[in-house]
Amino acid sequence: MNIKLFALTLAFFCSFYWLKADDGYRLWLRYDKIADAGVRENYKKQIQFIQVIGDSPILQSARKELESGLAGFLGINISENSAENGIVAGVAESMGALVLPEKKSELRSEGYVIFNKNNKIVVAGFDEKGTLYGCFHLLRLMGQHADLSRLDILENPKVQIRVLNHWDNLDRTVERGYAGFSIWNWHQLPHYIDPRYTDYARANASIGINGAVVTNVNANALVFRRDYLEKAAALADVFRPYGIKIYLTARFSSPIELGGLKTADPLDPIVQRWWQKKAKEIYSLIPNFGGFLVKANSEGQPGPQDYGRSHAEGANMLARALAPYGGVVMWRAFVYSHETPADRFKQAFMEFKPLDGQFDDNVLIQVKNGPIDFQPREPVSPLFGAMPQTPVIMEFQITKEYLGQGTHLVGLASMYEEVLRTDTYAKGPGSTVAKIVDGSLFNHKKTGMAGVANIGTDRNWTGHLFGQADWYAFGRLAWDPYMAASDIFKEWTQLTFPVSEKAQQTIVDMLKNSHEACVNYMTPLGLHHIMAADHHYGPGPWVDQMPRADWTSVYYHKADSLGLGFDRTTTGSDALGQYASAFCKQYVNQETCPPEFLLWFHHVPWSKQLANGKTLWENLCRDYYKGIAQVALMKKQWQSLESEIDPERFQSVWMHLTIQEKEAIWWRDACVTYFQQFSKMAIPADLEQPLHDLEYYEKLNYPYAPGIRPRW
Ligand code: BDP
Repeated sequence: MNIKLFALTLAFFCSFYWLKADDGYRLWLRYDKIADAGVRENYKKQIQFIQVIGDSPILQSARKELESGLAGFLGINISENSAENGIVAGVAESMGALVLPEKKSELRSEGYVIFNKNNKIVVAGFDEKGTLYGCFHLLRLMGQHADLSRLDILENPKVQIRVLNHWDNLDRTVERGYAGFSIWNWHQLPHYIDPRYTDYARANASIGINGAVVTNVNANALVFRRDYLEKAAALADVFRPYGIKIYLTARFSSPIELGGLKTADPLDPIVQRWWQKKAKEIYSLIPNFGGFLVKANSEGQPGPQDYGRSHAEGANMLARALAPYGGVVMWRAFVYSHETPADRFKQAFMEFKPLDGQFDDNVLIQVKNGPIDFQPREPVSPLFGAMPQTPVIMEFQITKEYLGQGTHLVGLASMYEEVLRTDTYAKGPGSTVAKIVDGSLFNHKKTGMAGVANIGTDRNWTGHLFGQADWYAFGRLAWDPYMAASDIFKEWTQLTFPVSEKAQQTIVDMLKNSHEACVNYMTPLGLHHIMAADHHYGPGPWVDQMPRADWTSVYYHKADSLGLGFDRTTTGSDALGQYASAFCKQYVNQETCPPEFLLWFHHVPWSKQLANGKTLWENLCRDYYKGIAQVALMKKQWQSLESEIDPERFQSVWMHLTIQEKEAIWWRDACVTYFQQFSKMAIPADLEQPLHDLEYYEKLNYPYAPGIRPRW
């Protein structure tokens, strides 16, 4: 081969290597050869064999993962052999004297211990799933180059059901999805099993996720037809060896649409029988089926109220069909009715609180983190703490419907942390949301956390590479809602970007500041729901014509010549009255309300001086401008990493940051210009003036913005 040809071939293979190695597909499970020879050699001495005791499908997954992880990290193949030093993994009960009774007694369902004993690294699970999670934990430690010689780890999940909610339609569109189409290829299932399903299951198992609702909450009854159930069963078969249960969304009117019945009344015995038969059929195909997620009587979806029945009567009817098989119903509290004129903020509480104590044991009430709808920042929903007799589970949105969608870098762990650490005062000080979610506050055994997935067919799964950090954070917090966002950011960064410590710190800093930046350039000081109509892409504070008043922006910001914000005190809608009084106290007074929630609860005069001595108007302007400066800083920080990060991932994030900066300026200029009509005050002279007039921003339109929900 001549030199030129050789060089060309080399270049081709190198570029192919980059493409393959760094398109982001491998997520945080990269398993690249550890560059630090010291660390690598140490690991090689410590791990010369892998022994997984037992051969069930879940334990086989654990073995495979250890083998491929170690082969990658160390660059050699290790499996069972007679060497002295190595890894022994298995279910604690099957490991004899290797696991002392004291250790065993600390283990709970799906938990594990990892420790050193007789030259071995022992991973012992309470059960098979625990063993698998323990093996992933060990691999994570290796990805972080941790010292493996003094391990003493005990982990039990604090939350029982840790589940992704895919808002995926059977036609493969994804409601509020910004990473391509649905990864579930219903048309080709059950015969074509995309290898991606296995990688999906691996990724979830690696962060402790143990369930997947694969269909949209705006549900299609078709999924209960036999052929679709067979497709779902094929997915369940792929998930099972990774400890993941499949769940489906149940359209309440399925007995009519699919069963040909005249009614779906939950008190009608024929309807009850239809669901019982359906449950039996499902379990005959999917023995470990998890249960149903239900959106009923919300945004046009059918439900028990269509027949004059309550949410409890509807939920219990489904729960009784599933109970013989151990299935659960996750019934969503995201409801607001067409008829009720009350502040939308208050409606879920008004409907659900009176039902506390009426739900069957296998019903969990799934509540969005905030009272309105996944805004960049929301106060916690007053339902947390208000239903002591009912397991209330958390619903977070991982996909960024209202947070810049597919193109903005916003590390959601900070937002999740803020919510979970909020004190509801439901049982006095210290009644944090985390304690409600983990069941400890009201002593519930059934607990759960759901995350609306941000996954699609994009090669890197999440579109924006940093969206992976949100998927990761969700899993980690569902396992342990007390984890600190900063630790999660660090873990994810170490596993995703094996660059210098300094560079990793820069990435962590970007993630840490990104949520506040987004709040600043979109909805500072407690503004909310001012996104453009329907697709929620970009600003739309002027939106005032929609089929429902509470879908408009003017309903929420209430800007007028006097001021800005929604009065939710006793002089207004009194939504604050739904919280415990100690919680209320912090917000009820304009003077002392934390500025980040001010406009959620108060209509504040434009010229009112806030605690920092500046007027509301000036604070508003300065926050919007600060948001831009924060994005500009993120760009600069990312740019400083160019020499350390592979070109493909560097460029992809860089281009998204460029879009984010442009859109942040769009948000700022559109909002400041819009609100200025009411404040009639000048933008502080030291700030650069908006680029265009209001009419320009109002005319922009995006008919093909992705992820839209069809209107019924
Ligand atoms: C809103 C979305 C809508 C969902 C709804 C829900 O805009 O697409 O169907 O929530 O959670 O955030 O049911």
